[in-house]
Amino acid sequence: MVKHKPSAALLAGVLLALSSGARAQQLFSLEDARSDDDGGGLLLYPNRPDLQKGDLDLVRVSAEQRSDGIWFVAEMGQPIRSPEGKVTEVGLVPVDRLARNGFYTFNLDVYVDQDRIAGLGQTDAIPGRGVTIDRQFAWEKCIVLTPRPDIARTMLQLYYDSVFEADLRAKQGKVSKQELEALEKRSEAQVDERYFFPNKVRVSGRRIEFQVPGEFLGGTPTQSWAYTVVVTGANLEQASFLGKPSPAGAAMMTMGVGTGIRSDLWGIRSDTDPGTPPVIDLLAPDPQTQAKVLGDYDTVAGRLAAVPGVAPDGKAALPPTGVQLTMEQAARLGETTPAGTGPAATLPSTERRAAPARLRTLNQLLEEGLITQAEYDELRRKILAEL
Ligand SMILES: [Ca+2]
Ligand SMILES: [Ca+2]
Repeated sequence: MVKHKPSAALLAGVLLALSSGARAQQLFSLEDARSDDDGGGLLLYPNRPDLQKGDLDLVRVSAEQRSDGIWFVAEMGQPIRSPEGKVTEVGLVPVDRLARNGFYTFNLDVYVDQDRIAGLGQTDAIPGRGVTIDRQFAWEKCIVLTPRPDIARTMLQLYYDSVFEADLRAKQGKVSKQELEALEKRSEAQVDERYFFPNKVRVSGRRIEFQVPGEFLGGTPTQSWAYTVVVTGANLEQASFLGKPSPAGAAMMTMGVGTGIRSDLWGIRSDTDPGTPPVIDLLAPDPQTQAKVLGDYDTVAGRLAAVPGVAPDGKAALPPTGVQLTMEQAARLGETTPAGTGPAATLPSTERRAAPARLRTLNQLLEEGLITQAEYDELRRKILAEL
Protein backbone atom coordinates (compact mmCIF):
# COMPACT_ATOMS: atom_id res chain seq x y z
CA MET A 1 0.00 0.00 0.00
CA VAL A 2 1.21 3.41 -0.88
CA LYS A 3 0.65 6.10 1.65
CA HIS A 4 -0.01 9.43 0.00
CA LYS A 5 1.58 12.38 1.58
CA PRO A 6 -1.00 15.13 1.78
CA SER A 7 -0.13 17.93 -0.58
CA ALA A 8 0.76 21.34 0.72
CA ALA A 9 -2.34 22.77 -0.95
CA LEU A 10 -4.58 20.22 0.77
CA LEU A 11 -2.91 20.89 4.11
CA ALA A 12 -3.37 24.60 3.63
CA GLY A 13 -7.03 23.96 2.82
CA VAL A 14 -7.50 21.87 5.95
CA LEU A 15 -5.78 24.49 8.07
CA LEU A 16 -7.90 27.23 6.54
CA ALA A 17 -11.07 25.22 7.23
CA LEU A 18 -9.93 24.59 10.79
CA SER A 19 -9.04 28.20 11.43
CA SER A 20 -12.23 29.54 9.88
CA GLY A 21 -14.04 26.88 11.86
CA ALA A 22 -12.46 28.33 14.96
CA ARG A 23 -13.50 31.81 13.91
CA ALA A 24 -17.11 30.94 13.09
CA GLN A 25 -18.97 28.51 15.27
CA GLN A 26 -22.47 27.56 14.21
CA LEU A 27 -24.90 28.04 17.09
CA PHE A 28 -28.01 26.60 15.46
CA SER A 29 -29.49 26.06 12.01
CA LEU A 30 -33.17 25.57 11.21
CA GLU A 31 -34.71 24.78 7.83
CA ASP A 32 -38.08 25.78 6.44
CA ALA A 33 -40.00 24.17 3.59
CA ARG A 34 -39.31 25.59 0.13
CA SER A 35 -41.92 27.25 -2.12
CA ASP A 36 -44.37 27.87 0.75
CA ASP A 37 -44.20 31.65 0.37
CA ASP A 38 -47.97 31.95 0.02
CA GLY A 39 -49.06 32.63 3.61
CA GLY A 40 -51.27 29.71 4.48
CA GLY A 41 -51.79 28.98 0.80
CA LEU A 42 -53.99 32.06 0.46
CA LEU A 43 -51.69 34.95 -0.46
CA LEU A 44 -50.74 35.86 -4.03
CA TYR A 45 -47.69 37.88 -4.94
CA PRO A 46 -48.48 41.43 -6.05
CA ASN A 47 -48.20 42.40 -9.66
CA ARG A 48 -44.78 44.00 -9.83
CA PRO A 49 -41.50 42.90 -11.38
CA ASP A 50 -39.43 43.25 -8.21
CA LEU A 51 -41.57 40.90 -6.11
CA GLN A 52 -41.73 37.41 -7.54
CA LYS A 53 -42.54 33.98 -6.16
CA GLY A 54 -39.57 32.68 -4.20
CA ASP A 55 -38.31 36.15 -3.22
CA LEU A 56 -39.78 35.97 0.28
CA ASP A 57 -39.52 32.21 0.66
CA LEU A 58 -37.60 31.60 3.88
CA VAL A 59 -35.44 28.52 3.47
CA ARG A 60 -33.12 28.56 6.47
CA VAL A 61 -32.31 30.55 9.59
CA SER A 62 -29.07 30.06 11.45
CA ALA A 63 -26.70 31.87 13.77
CA GLU A 64 -22.95 31.86 14.13
CA GLN A 65 -20.51 33.06 16.72
CA ARG A 66 -17.79 34.86 14.77
CA SER A 67 -14.72 36.74 15.89
CA ASP A 68 -16.65 40.00 15.45
CA GLY A 69 -19.79 38.88 17.28
CA ILE A 70 -23.03 36.98 16.81
CA TRP A 71 -24.40 36.87 13.28
CA PHE A 72 -27.81 35.58 12.28
CA VAL A 73 -28.18 34.35 8.70
CA ALA A 74 -31.41 34.00 6.75
CA GLU A 75 -31.49 32.25 3.42
CA MET A 76 -34.28 32.98 0.96
CA GLY A 77 -35.57 31.09 -2.09
CA GLN A 78 -34.30 33.64 -4.63
CA PRO A 79 -31.51 36.23 -4.71
CA ILE A 80 -32.36 39.17 -2.48
CA ARG A 81 -33.40 42.27 -4.44
CA SER A 82 -31.16 45.30 -4.17
CA PRO A 83 -32.67 48.77 -3.67
CA GLU A 84 -30.01 50.26 -5.97
CA GLY A 85 -31.43 52.05 -8.97
CA LYS A 86 -35.04 51.87 -7.69
CA VAL A 87 -37.16 54.90 -6.89
CA THR A 88 -40.29 55.18 -4.75
CA GLU A 89 -43.65 55.50 -6.49
CA VAL A 90 -44.53 58.60 -4.50
CA GLY A 91 -41.98 61.40 -4.88
CA LEU A 92 -39.52 59.27 -6.87
CA VAL A 93 -37.04 59.09 -3.96
CA PRO A 94 -34.08 56.75 -4.55
CA VAL A 95 -34.99 53.62 -2.57
CA ASP A 96 -31.39 53.02 -1.50
CA ARG A 97 -31.52 56.36 0.32
CA LEU A 98 -34.31 55.00 2.52
CA ALA A 99 -33.22 51.37 2.64
CA ARG A 100 -29.48 51.53 3.24
CA ASN A 101 -28.73 47.96 4.18
CA GLY A 102 -28.92 46.37 0.73
CA PHE A 103 -32.49 45.02 0.84
CA TYR A 104 -35.95 46.57 0.74
CA THR A 105 -38.71 44.05 -0.05
CA PHE A 106 -39.20 42.27 3.26
CA ASN A 107 -39.20 42.37 7.06
CA LEU A 108 -37.97 39.36 8.98
CA ASP A 109 -38.79 39.16 12.70
CA VAL A 110 -37.04 36.70 14.99
CA TYR A 111 -38.77 36.28 18.37
CA VAL A 112 -36.46 34.48 20.78
CA ASP A 113 -37.82 32.43 23.67
CA GLN A 114 -34.89 32.04 26.02
CA ASP A 115 -36.39 30.45 29.14
CA ARG A 116 -38.67 27.90 27.41
CA ILE A 117 -41.26 28.19 30.17
CA ALA A 118 -44.77 28.22 28.70
CA GLY A 119 -46.47 31.60 28.98
CA LEU A 120 -43.44 33.34 30.42
CA GLY A 121 -42.58 36.29 28.21
CA GLN A 122 -44.26 38.30 25.48
CA THR A 123 -46.80 37.00 23.01
CA ASP A 124 -47.30 40.15 20.96
CA ALA A 125 -45.74 40.39 17.52
CA ILE A 126 -44.64 43.66 15.94
CA PRO A 127 -47.77 45.77 15.25
CA GLY A 128 -49.06 45.31 11.73
CA ARG A 129 -47.87 41.72 11.37
CA GLY A 130 -51.42 40.60 12.18
CA VAL A 131 -50.39 37.61 14.31
CA THR A 132 -49.36 36.81 17.88
CA ILE A 133 -46.71 34.41 19.12
CA ASP A 134 -47.91 31.08 20.52
CA ARG A 135 -47.66 31.27 24.32
CA GLN A 136 -45.65 28.05 24.38
CA PHE A 137 -42.96 30.22 22.78
CA ALA A 138 -43.51 33.46 24.72
CA TRP A 139 -40.43 35.52 23.93
CA GLU A 140 -37.86 37.58 25.77
CA LYS A 141 -36.02 39.20 22.84
CA CYS A 142 -37.14 40.25 19.38
CA ILE A 143 -34.85 40.97 16.42
CA VAL A 144 -36.52 43.03 13.69
CA LEU A 145 -34.64 42.89 10.40
CA THR A 146 -36.29 45.65 8.40
CA PRO A 147 -35.09 47.87 5.53
CA ARG A 148 -35.52 51.08 7.54
CA PRO A 149 -34.42 50.14 11.06
CA ASP A 150 -34.26 53.66 12.48
CA ILE A 151 -37.69 54.76 11.39
CA ALA A 152 -39.11 51.37 12.41
CA ARG A 153 -37.67 51.79 15.89
CA THR A 154 -39.20 55.26 16.16
CA MET A 155 -42.54 53.90 14.96
CA LEU A 156 -42.47 51.21 17.62
CA GLN A 157 -41.67 53.74 20.34
CA LEU A 158 -44.53 55.96 19.25
CA TYR A 159 -46.77 52.93 19.21
CA TYR A 160 -45.88 52.05 22.81
CA ASP A 161 -46.28 55.71 23.82
CA SER A 162 -49.85 55.62 22.64
CA VAL A 163 -50.55 52.20 24.19
CA PHE A 164 -49.21 53.28 27.60
CA GLU A 165 -51.00 56.59 27.37
CA ALA A 166 -54.31 54.95 26.53
CA ASP A 167 -53.87 52.58 29.49
CA LEU A 168 -53.17 55.41 31.89
CA ARG A 169 -55.97 57.55 30.54
CA ALA A 170 -58.40 54.66 30.90
CA LYS A 171 -57.26 54.21 34.50
CA GLN A 172 -57.34 57.80 35.74
CA GLY A 173 -59.26 59.78 33.15
CA LYS A 174 -56.46 62.19 32.34
CA VAL A 175 -52.73 62.27 31.69
CA SER A 176 -50.42 65.12 32.71
CA LYS A 177 -47.46 66.41 30.74
CA GLN A 178 -45.06 64.94 33.31
CA GLU A 179 -46.79 61.61 33.05
CA LEU A 180 -46.49 61.76 29.27
CA GLU A 181 -42.78 62.34 29.55
CA ALA A 182 -42.43 59.45 31.98
CA LEU A 183 -44.41 57.26 29.57
CA GLU A 184 -42.08 58.19 26.76
CA LYS A 185 -39.07 57.17 28.82
CA ARG A 186 -40.77 53.92 29.70
CA SER A 187 -41.57 53.02 26.10
CA GLU A 188 -38.04 53.89 25.05
CA ALA A 189 -36.60 51.64 27.77
CA GLN A 190 -38.99 48.86 26.80
CA VAL A 191 -38.06 49.07 23.12
CA ASP A 192 -34.34 49.05 24.03
CA GLU A 193 -34.67 46.06 26.29
CA ARG A 194 -36.88 43.89 24.10
CA TYR A 195 -36.19 44.85 20.49
CA PHE A 196 -33.15 45.06 18.31
CA PHE A 197 -33.18 46.51 14.79
CA PRO A 198 -30.02 45.32 13.01
CA ASN A 199 -28.06 47.95 11.15
CA LYS A 200 -25.00 45.82 10.41
CA VAL A 201 -26.35 43.83 7.51
CA ARG A 202 -24.72 42.02 4.58
CA VAL A 203 -26.54 40.72 1.55
CA SER A 204 -25.00 38.11 -0.70
CA GLY A 205 -27.14 36.30 -3.25
CA ARG A 206 -29.93 34.50 -1.42
CA ARG A 207 -28.35 35.12 1.99
CA ILE A 208 -28.76 38.01 4.35
CA GLU A 209 -26.61 38.22 7.46
CA PHE A 210 -27.23 40.55 10.39
CA GLN A 211 -25.25 41.15 13.51
CA VAL A 212 -26.99 40.97 16.89
CA PRO A 213 -25.05 42.08 19.98
CA GLY A 214 -24.62 39.50 22.73
CA GLU A 215 -25.33 42.28 25.25
CA PHE A 216 -28.80 42.68 23.77
CA LEU A 217 -29.49 38.93 23.84
CA GLY A 218 -27.94 38.57 27.30
CA GLY A 219 -26.02 35.53 26.08
CA THR A 220 -25.15 33.42 23.06
CA PRO A 221 -27.96 31.71 21.13
CA THR A 222 -28.24 28.06 22.09
CA GLN A 223 -29.95 24.91 20.83
CA SER A 224 -32.35 25.16 23.77
CA TRP A 225 -33.73 28.61 22.95
CA ALA A 226 -36.70 28.67 20.57
CA TYR A 227 -37.01 30.93 17.54
CA THR A 228 -40.24 32.19 16.00
CA VAL A 229 -39.50 33.66 12.59
CA VAL A 230 -42.07 35.66 10.61
CA VAL A 231 -41.56 37.04 7.08
CA THR A 232 -43.69 39.93 5.82
CA GLY A 233 -43.52 42.20 2.79
CA ALA A 234 -42.05 45.65 3.40
CA ASN A 235 -43.87 48.79 2.42
CA LEU A 236 -41.23 51.49 2.74
CA GLU A 237 -43.56 54.42 2.32
CA GLN A 238 -45.69 53.82 5.34
CA ALA A 239 -44.22 56.39 7.67
CA SER A 240 -47.54 58.24 7.63
CA PHE A 241 -49.04 55.28 9.50
CA LEU A 242 -46.66 56.04 12.34
CA GLY A 243 -47.88 54.64 15.62
CA LYS A 244 -51.32 53.95 14.23
CA PRO A 245 -51.77 50.36 13.18
CA SER A 246 -54.81 50.18 10.97
CA PRO A 247 -57.17 47.21 11.10
CA ALA A 248 -55.81 46.22 7.67
CA GLY A 249 -52.46 45.67 9.30
CA ALA A 250 -50.81 48.63 7.59
CA ALA A 251 -48.22 49.43 10.24
CA MET A 252 -44.52 49.17 10.92
CA MET A 253 -44.00 49.08 7.17
CA THR A 254 -45.81 45.76 6.84
CA MET A 255 -47.29 45.20 3.42
CA GLY A 256 -51.03 44.55 3.78
CA VAL A 257 -53.53 42.22 2.14
CA GLY A 258 -56.22 43.17 -0.41
CA THR A 259 -58.68 41.47 -2.72
CA GLY A 260 -57.45 40.92 -6.26
CA ILE A 261 -54.01 41.45 -7.68
CA ARG A 262 -52.48 44.78 -6.67
CA SER A 263 -49.03 46.27 -6.85
CA ASP A 264 -48.60 47.19 -3.20
CA LEU A 265 -50.55 44.47 -1.36
CA TRP A 266 -50.60 40.70 -1.09
CA GLY A 267 -53.57 39.55 -3.16
CA ILE A 268 -56.38 37.31 -1.94
CA ARG A 269 -59.23 35.80 -3.93
CA SER A 270 -62.69 37.26 -3.45
CA ASP A 271 -63.80 34.19 -1.48
CA THR A 272 -60.85 34.45 0.92
CA ASP A 273 -61.39 36.04 4.33
CA PRO A 274 -60.11 39.66 4.36
CA GLY A 275 -58.73 39.09 7.87
CA THR A 276 -56.05 36.77 6.45
CA PRO A 277 -52.73 37.70 8.14
CA PRO A 278 -50.17 39.47 5.91
CA VAL A 279 -47.49 36.89 6.79
CA ILE A 280 -46.06 35.38 3.60
CA ASP A 281 -43.80 32.79 5.19
CA LEU A 282 -42.76 31.59 8.63
CA LEU A 283 -40.29 29.14 10.05
CA ALA A 284 -42.40 26.06 10.67
CA PRO A 285 -41.42 22.76 12.29
CA ASP A 286 -43.14 20.84 9.44
CA PRO A 287 -44.89 21.65 6.12
CA GLN A 288 -48.43 21.32 7.57
CA THR A 289 -48.08 23.81 10.40
CA GLN A 290 -48.02 27.05 8.41
CA ALA A 291 -51.45 26.78 6.77
CA LYS A 292 -53.01 25.48 9.99
CA VAL A 293 -51.58 28.30 12.11
CA LEU A 294 -52.27 31.17 9.70
CA GLY A 295 -55.87 30.04 9.18
CA ASP A 296 -56.64 29.79 12.89
CA TYR A 297 -57.88 33.24 13.96
CA ASP A 298 -61.16 34.93 14.79
CA THR A 299 -61.56 38.56 13.77
CA VAL A 300 -64.86 38.92 15.67
CA ALA A 301 -63.42 37.68 18.97
CA GLY A 302 -60.19 39.60 18.23
CA ARG A 303 -58.12 36.43 18.39
CA LEU A 304 -55.10 36.54 16.12
CA ALA A 305 -53.30 33.59 14.55
CA ALA A 306 -50.68 32.36 17.06
CA VAL A 307 -47.36 31.48 15.42
CA PRO A 308 -45.23 28.81 17.11
CA GLY A 309 -41.46 28.83 17.30
CA VAL A 310 -38.97 26.09 16.65
CA ALA A 311 -36.43 24.89 19.23
CA PRO A 312 -33.30 23.35 17.68
CA ASP A 313 -33.17 20.80 20.52
CA GLY A 314 -36.75 19.75 19.73
CA LYS A 315 -37.87 20.07 23.33
CA ALA A 316 -41.28 21.40 24.37
CA ALA A 317 -41.71 24.30 26.79
CA LEU A 318 -42.02 23.47 30.47
CA PRO A 319 -45.25 24.34 32.26
CA PRO A 320 -44.65 27.14 34.79
CA THR A 321 -46.10 24.91 37.52
CA GLY A 322 -43.46 22.24 36.92
CA VAL A 323 -40.40 24.41 37.49
CA GLN A 324 -38.92 26.50 40.24
CA LEU A 325 -39.33 30.08 39.04
CA THR A 326 -36.92 32.80 40.05
CA MET A 327 -38.48 35.88 41.70
CA GLU A 328 -37.94 37.78 38.47
CA GLN A 329 -39.65 35.06 36.42
CA ALA A 330 -42.58 34.82 38.82
CA ALA A 331 -43.05 38.58 38.55
CA ARG A 332 -42.88 38.43 34.76
CA LEU A 333 -45.34 35.55 34.61
CA GLY A 334 -47.84 37.77 36.42
CA GLU A 335 -47.61 40.47 33.79
CA THR A 336 -47.69 38.34 30.65
CA THR A 337 -50.60 39.33 28.47
CA PRO A 338 -52.88 36.58 27.21
CA ALA A 339 -52.57 35.95 23.48
CA GLY A 340 -54.60 38.30 21.35
CA THR A 341 -55.13 40.93 24.02
CA GLY A 342 -51.64 42.43 24.03
CA PRO A 343 -50.68 45.73 22.44
CA ALA A 344 -50.59 44.14 18.99
CA ALA A 345 -54.31 43.44 19.23
CA THR A 346 -55.21 46.78 20.76
CA LEU A 347 -55.74 49.87 18.71
CA PRO A 348 -54.16 52.68 20.67
CA SER A 349 -55.91 55.98 21.18
CA THR A 350 -54.75 58.78 18.93
CA GLU A 351 -55.05 61.33 21.68
CA ARG A 352 -52.47 63.74 22.97
CA ARG A 353 -49.01 62.29 23.31
CA ALA A 354 -45.66 63.55 24.41
CA ALA A 355 -44.17 65.43 21.53
CA PRO A 356 -40.82 67.13 22.19
CA ALA A 357 -38.58 64.06 22.31
CA ARG A 358 -40.34 62.54 19.32
CA LEU A 359 -39.87 65.74 17.34
CA ARG A 360 -36.19 65.67 18.20
CA THR A 361 -36.00 62.08 16.94
CA LEU A 362 -37.73 63.15 13.74
CA ASN A 363 -35.29 66.02 13.23
CA GLN A 364 -32.44 63.59 13.68
CA LEU A 365 -33.89 61.12 11.19
CA LEU A 366 -34.28 63.92 8.67
CA GLU A 367 -30.76 65.22 9.25
CA GLU A 368 -29.35 61.78 8.73
CA GLY A 369 -31.37 61.45 5.57
CA LEU A 370 -33.29 58.46 6.93
CA ILE A 371 -36.68 59.95 6.11
CA THR A 372 -37.69 62.18 3.26
CA GLN A 373 -38.72 65.81 3.68
CA ALA A 374 -42.29 64.84 2.73
CA GLU A 375 -42.37 62.13 5.39
CA TYR A 376 -40.89 64.52 7.91
CA ASP A 377 -43.53 67.16 7.16
CA GLU A 378 -46.32 64.61 7.38
CA LEU A 379 -45.10 63.14 10.66
CA ARG A 380 -44.41 66.51 12.19
CA ARG A 381 -47.87 67.72 11.27
CA LYS A 382 -49.36 64.62 12.91
CA ILE A 383 -47.38 64.92 16.09
CA LEU A 384 -48.20 68.62 16.43
CA ALA A 385 -51.87 68.05 15.65
CA GLU A 386 -52.07 65.69 18.58
CA LEU A 387 -50.71 68.15 21.14
CA1 LIG B 1 -40.26 28.61 3.18
CA1 LIG C 1 -40.09 32.84 27.34
